[in-house]
Amino acid sequence: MTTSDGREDLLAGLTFPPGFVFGAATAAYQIEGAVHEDGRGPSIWDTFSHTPGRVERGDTGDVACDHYHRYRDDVALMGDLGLSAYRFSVAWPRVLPEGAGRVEQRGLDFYRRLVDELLGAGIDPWLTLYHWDLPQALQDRGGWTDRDTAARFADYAAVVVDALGDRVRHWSTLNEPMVSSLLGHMAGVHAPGVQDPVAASRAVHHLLLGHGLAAGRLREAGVGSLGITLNFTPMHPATDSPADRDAARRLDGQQNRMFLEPVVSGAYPADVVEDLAAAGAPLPVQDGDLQAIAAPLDWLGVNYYFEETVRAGERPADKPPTSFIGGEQVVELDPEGPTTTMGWGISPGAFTDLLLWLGEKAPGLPLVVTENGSAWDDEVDAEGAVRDPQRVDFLLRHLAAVGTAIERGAPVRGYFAWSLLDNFEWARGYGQRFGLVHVDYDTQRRTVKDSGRVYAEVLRRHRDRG
Ligand code: IFM
Repeated sequence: MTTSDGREDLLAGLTFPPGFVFGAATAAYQIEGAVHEDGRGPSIWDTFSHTPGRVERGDTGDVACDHYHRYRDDVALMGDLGLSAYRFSVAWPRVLPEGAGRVEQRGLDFYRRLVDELLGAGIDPWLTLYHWDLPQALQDRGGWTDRDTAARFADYAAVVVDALGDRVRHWSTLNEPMVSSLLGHMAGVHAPGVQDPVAASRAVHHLLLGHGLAAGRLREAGVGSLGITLNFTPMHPATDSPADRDAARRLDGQQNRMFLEPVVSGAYPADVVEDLAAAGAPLPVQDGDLQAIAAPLDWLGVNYYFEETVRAGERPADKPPTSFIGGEQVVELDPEGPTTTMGWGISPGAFTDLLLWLGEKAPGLPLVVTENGSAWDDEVDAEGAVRDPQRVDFLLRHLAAVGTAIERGAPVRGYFAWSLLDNFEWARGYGQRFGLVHVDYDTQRRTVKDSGRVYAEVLRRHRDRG
């Protein structure tokens, strides 16, 4: 592998503690395809992506990376990259096509085969139970706005752990409940496409309650490595003015603290509770809920992509709808400097600060970076290679940021790159490529990008150091 052109310095500077987990992550709807196969029921993302105007170019997850049929090759690819772990999600509607009740054995069998393939290749499976693909049948009964969905999620967790608990050690309940609640029910840019502050705050609480109830069931089944994955966006005020500081406080509250604090401390932040009540969208907390939500965890999954600067003021009319309750009175500034094709800024320094902050907010709780990555316009060139220098740079700088956080005392135990493969990037469809491996969607041909090779080199050096 070539590590010329200045990468060598960055590569040489990367050292991680023994036992540090290096993996890559994906999610069911983004890669599996095979949406009608083996009895799978429809999910809210099938409905959403098939609704005209919801997803760019009308893209859907119908075929995606066809991973459902190609999982063996994909696991072999992971082996070639030298991954020690793979984070994937189980599609609830494959296992319970109606969301509750009847179990579809063929759906469970797929994940059993996938897990066995991983174990056979020496790759540790990290399973996420919910990465946004709620069974449509539950949505028809109110989805996450309905308290009962939390109980159904716990039942689903029990079914999956009963089937796979003997072979999967690492379990995560939810991926990014902030996105499925607020982007799905406030901004309406994700499934189920609702724009209603009351629905949004109900979805927030019921997702977290679902996490707590599922955690209880997983523990009963003997799970010893249990976590939840939250996405964090550090929020900075544009100026020191009280109005801008308050704008940053409000967005930080809903983006970061509203999900972290109940999980690790058993209470919603008081200022957020007040903000939501004042907006007429109180969190529907009942007795005992917070105790369930604060179920003890073994690790916290951290997804980090970018930071944001905000100021007080009327949100410009040409911006997409706000994801935050009351966010109409906050302006999110465009990032300074280069951006990825998602339009996101690049701030590895903020990643270090975030990990240190989390180390303080959740003392003693190990952190695992469950996602970090960047999207670029990648193409296979005439030599059959995918040159993605920007992703290489992003990857190495963010790995260095993790290393710095560890040196300064943050208890980070692992890093999963987002993503193993280019895939269905939700409302942005297939136009956004996050993979370490390029996917040609016409032929399903996989091509390891330069960034995949560099990541493999990081992992090789880590292994060689023992
Ligand atoms: O693709 C998503 C993933 O599903 C959840 N976290 C962010 C990624 C990039 O947007």
